[in-house]
Amino acid sequence: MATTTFAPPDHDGAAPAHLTPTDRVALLRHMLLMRTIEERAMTLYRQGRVPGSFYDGFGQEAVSVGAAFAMAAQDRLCILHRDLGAHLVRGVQPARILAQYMGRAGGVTGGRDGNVHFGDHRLGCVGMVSMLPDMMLVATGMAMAFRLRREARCAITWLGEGSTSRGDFHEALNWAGVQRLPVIFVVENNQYAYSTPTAAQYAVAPAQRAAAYGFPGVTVDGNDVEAVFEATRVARERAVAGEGPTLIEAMTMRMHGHAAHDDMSYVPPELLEHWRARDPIDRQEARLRTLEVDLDALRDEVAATVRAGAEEALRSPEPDPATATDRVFADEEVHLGDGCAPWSGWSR
Ligand SMILES: Cc1ncc(C[n+]2csc(CCOP(=O)(O)OP(=O)(O)O)c2C)c(N)n1
Ligand SMILES: [Mg+2]
Repeated sequence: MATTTFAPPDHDGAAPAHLTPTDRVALLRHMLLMRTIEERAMTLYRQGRVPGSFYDGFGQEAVSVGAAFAMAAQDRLCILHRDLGAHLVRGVQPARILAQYMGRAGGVTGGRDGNVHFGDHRLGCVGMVSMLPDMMLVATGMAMAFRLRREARCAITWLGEGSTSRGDFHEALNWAGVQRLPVIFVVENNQYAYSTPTAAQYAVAPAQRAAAYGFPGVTVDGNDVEAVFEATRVARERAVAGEGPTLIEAMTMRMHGHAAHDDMSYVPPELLEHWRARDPIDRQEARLRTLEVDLDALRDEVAATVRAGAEEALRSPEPDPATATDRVFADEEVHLGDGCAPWSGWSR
């Protein structure tokens, strides 16, 4: 099966047929929100208010936002450490995110973890397992459950290109391919796995490997949020029609260090320059100028939302130690949709 490169939907200036002007603004707003929250979180980290380390997705916003936006309310998302945008698309509020990062009671896990391992399953978000890329196996298992229950649902997981060197990557692709499962694998190819560049990581590009397991691998411009959306929308349609998985390789760049402690001195400055000129937020803003969107008002609204969210998060108390063993076992049957915040993704 040939590997295809997914054509950017706007190569002739047109948006994907499925995106309304409102959707296109929502994509920009989610990316702006992600960046603004992460900038605020970095300040809080430097102030010593974020325990542990801090991982961000600066410059990669289009990958999590674009892909999550294409998923339906009943789908499940296995979200990784640079994919804050996916939580935001599902409706997790900025105050809960920032409280999560600070280990406060108002965070998604109620203070049990920080910046990486969390997910509100009522919103279809599955908290990350640290061993990479084991979320591929979780997503594949969920897709198997959807198949056995004959549910028209799809699982999606993100993974870094560094994860593609692990055995679990191949096991997940193999089982998903054999069973033709409704699962989407989004490889976030940000050029580095910690300090290892892609040239030292693989001899065969991740998208090309899907062919070995009998399903399509597509390459997409990961800094084009509408292209990522469209590739994922097509993959989801294929998945719920029973046609099996898709691997999407989204080409992007990790613009910051591996985590806050890393000065990424090993990254050539000209590589960063190349990608800085392709910033996903700048690109979506440039597109929306034709829609007469008030971008200043949008930026102000996002800044105010994050400011208010940070104040609320800072007021959130430390967790009560007496609750430490709560939530270890499921004590209630939780149905997707119970207690959900309004979900803002594309669902037609
Ligand atoms: C099995 C395993 N080995 C090592 C690590 C430590 N680790 C966390 S992130 C990371 C780099 C991953 O690179 P990549 O998959 O490209 O994702 P990126 O961080 O670039 O998004 C490493 C080595 C881990 N979490 N799991
Ligand atoms: Mg990487």
